[in-house]
Amino acid sequence: MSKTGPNEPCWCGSGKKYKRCHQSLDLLKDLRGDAGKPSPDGLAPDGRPLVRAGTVSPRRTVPVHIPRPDYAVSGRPPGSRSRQVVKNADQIARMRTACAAARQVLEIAKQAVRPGITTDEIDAITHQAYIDLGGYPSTLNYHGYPKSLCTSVNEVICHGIPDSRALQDGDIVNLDVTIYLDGMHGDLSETVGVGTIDDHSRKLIAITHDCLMRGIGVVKPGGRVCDIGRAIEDHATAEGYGVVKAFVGHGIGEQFHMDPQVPHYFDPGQTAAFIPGMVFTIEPMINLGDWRHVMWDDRWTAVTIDRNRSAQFEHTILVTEKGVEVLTLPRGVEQPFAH
Ligand code: EYL
Ligand code: CO
Ligand code: CO
Repeated sequence: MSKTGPNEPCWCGSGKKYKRCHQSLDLLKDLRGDAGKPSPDGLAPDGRPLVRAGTVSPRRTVPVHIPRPDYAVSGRPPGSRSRQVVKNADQIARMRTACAAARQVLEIAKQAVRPGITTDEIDAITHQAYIDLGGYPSTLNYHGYPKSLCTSVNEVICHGIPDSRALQDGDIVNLDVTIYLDGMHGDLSETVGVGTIDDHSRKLIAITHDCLMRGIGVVKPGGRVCDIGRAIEDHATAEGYGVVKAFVGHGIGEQFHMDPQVPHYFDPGQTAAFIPGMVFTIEPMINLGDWRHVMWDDRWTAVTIDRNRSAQFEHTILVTEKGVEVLTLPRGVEQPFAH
């Protein structure tokens, strides 16, 4: 196999020149005798084609009667994150409303998943669902993000942009929904299979969901934020999976992203204590292989460095006196950690 020249497109498919992408990393790996690259033939390690970016449709509009978050026009949220992490009863009631609505949008998105549908068509369906519920799709223009939903397929870790790519039988896709309703953001995601998926993908999805639920299970007054990452990392690494470090769970409320930050790996620096009234997300991204990511040159889409598949699940949760309340459960499903 010939070496990639510095000005040739990088082997990783990012579209960047090799010298601006993986060249320095490869030199380090060569020194360690570990080239570890995905094949340069456009195939993932499982032999299926890599995900390629499609065409992104024009920006969808939101009717003027829908209340918008502050960044909806400029794309820039206010600079300072709120340090006020404990919510009052009124704020909690509005979080329940927003999170229940986010769940409804996700269920509509999941029902649309089938081989042949494009991720842009799913975006269109959910965009209308947010509006029908009286909410604003929180991702739309958040830091300039162009769509109402994130659709992350196969080796895409997160923030995949809905586009003209049709879902294929055997794909896995994470659907990440966030709604702004009643002055609050509610955020959740799930990874689902398209048609028939292989056993490796099925197990990755199951373990990733277990990781989320184990993370939620340690949340109770007396514990600390770092307990979440420990629980998740222990479970994922026992299966030989990689835990993504670059993207973390987050406080949520009047702002999409607030304190605290919630790493999904063990970070002993995360000593913040759980206090009743705190609301945050847990959203582990678990990779079939290496935990590291690289960014596509769209500067939104994060993919696994080795192009193995990645799965993610996310809930928004409330710390209670007794433990935890999951705000983004489907209606009628009982609280998993009720005491
Ligand atoms: C938009 C902004 C860079 C999301 C989440 C969509 C993507 C890349 C800048 C976090 C950060 C969702 O909490 C999130 N998902 O659960 N940015 C997000 N974007 C975006
Ligand atoms: Co989300
Ligand atoms: Co989130």
